[in-house]
Amino acid sequence: MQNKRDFFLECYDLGIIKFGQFTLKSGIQSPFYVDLRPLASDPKILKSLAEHLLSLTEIQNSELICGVPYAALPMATAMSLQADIPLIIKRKEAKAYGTKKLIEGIYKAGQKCLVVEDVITSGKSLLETIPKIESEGVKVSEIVVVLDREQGGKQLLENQGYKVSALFTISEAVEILHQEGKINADEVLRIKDFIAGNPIKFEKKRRLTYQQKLETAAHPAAKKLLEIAIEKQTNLIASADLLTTKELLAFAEKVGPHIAALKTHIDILSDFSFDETIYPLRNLAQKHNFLLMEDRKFADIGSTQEMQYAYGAYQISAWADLITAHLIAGEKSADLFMDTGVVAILSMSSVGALTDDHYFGKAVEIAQKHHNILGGVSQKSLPEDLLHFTPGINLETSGDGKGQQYNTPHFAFQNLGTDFIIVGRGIYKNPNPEQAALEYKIAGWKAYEESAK
Ligand code: BMP
Repeated sequence: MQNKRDFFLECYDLGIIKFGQFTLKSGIQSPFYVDLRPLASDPKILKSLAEHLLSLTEIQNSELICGVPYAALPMATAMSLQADIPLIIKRKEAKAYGTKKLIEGIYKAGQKCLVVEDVITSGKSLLETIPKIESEGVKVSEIVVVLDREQGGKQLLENQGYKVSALFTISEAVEILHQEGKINADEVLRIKDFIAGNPIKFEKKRRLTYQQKLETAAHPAAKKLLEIAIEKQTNLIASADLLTTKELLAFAEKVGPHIAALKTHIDILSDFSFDETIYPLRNLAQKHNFLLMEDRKFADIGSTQEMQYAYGAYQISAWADLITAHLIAGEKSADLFMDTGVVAILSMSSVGALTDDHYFGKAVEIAQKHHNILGGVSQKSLPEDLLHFTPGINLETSGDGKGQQYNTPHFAFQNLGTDFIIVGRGIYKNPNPEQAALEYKIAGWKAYEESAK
């Protein structure tokens, strides 16, 4: 591969950077203008560019390549041919007819995608593109750009947890051109001044701390959960998806010290009884100071839910501090859940979940209004007045082969702004659940602290 400096000079000869006075899209006056489109018109350069860009990536971690339209499309195509990795295309606008798809090509939810961009300035076009790719279930594994104008965009994306590599920075380019006598010292100074004085302003969104959330929390169960989180320094909810009372109680005893709540699917137990299951479980909850969250996912009309909640073998209302409920039956269906804190299912972690943006938006509106609802289960960011619970967390794997999709605690806090992570198999399938719970507790707390900085 040709060295980077010689390669840059060849690219420069195609007229990709112009010096003078230019008005940018934002209205700002800039002493230089970058247009990388000419690179695609020289097959030899385009081929080398693809090689250089690929060398910056950990390409083995990506299963797809996508270029931000339009300038990066030929670059992404050349990289795809060279690395033998399928290309997908993000449309600028969704088609108004036919499939109405935003992403074209062959891909599966859960696949990881390398995103290619020509120039990064504020990061705005990438920030528009990434959610469109991710809303199809495709994960952005990393981002590679040809030229970084050093005006804040790269940092903005990195603050959101993305790995961004740039082949050239504008400072590097200016340095090379100065050494080669292509621009004079005055021009260098003007450009450096511009870079130093005109960064595009951005603010890192800082999350509310648990203490701040506690001060405004209205529901007693939300208050209790936040108090426990602060006291035990944990945002971990262990999902105890176990089939016998013996296993459930042994698990609760082991992980109890490290969790804020224990999530149950009480109807999967083969030997449930109040005496053998619930009383000992409540004692453990008291001993280790955690809440019980029954993941019943109520999804019926209010009157039926009332019976499911208070009657039957499980009498959930008698022992659960928190329950989960869909809001598919509308706002009134949540009226009956007395003092139990309701965690609404707002969007789900599995591939192809039907909780699309419209459903999600309506469900969030209900959740924010309803006094029984203290928060939601979600894979998307939530308003700060709702506690955010995120399942689909695993440090080791990205899926279970049955539709579940996993993220890391870091991703959940950094990118989704979550409050509580829910971990099932990552802990209960581990040969040492106690140790695993401690690891997730530490990872979750570290991720929280980083996102609150
Ligand atoms: P696991 O970490 O083993 O995949 O378990 C996740 C737990 O969270 C399961 O109990 C599942 O029912 C629940 N859950 C989920 O995985 N995704 C959702 O969107 C909502 C859930 O409640």
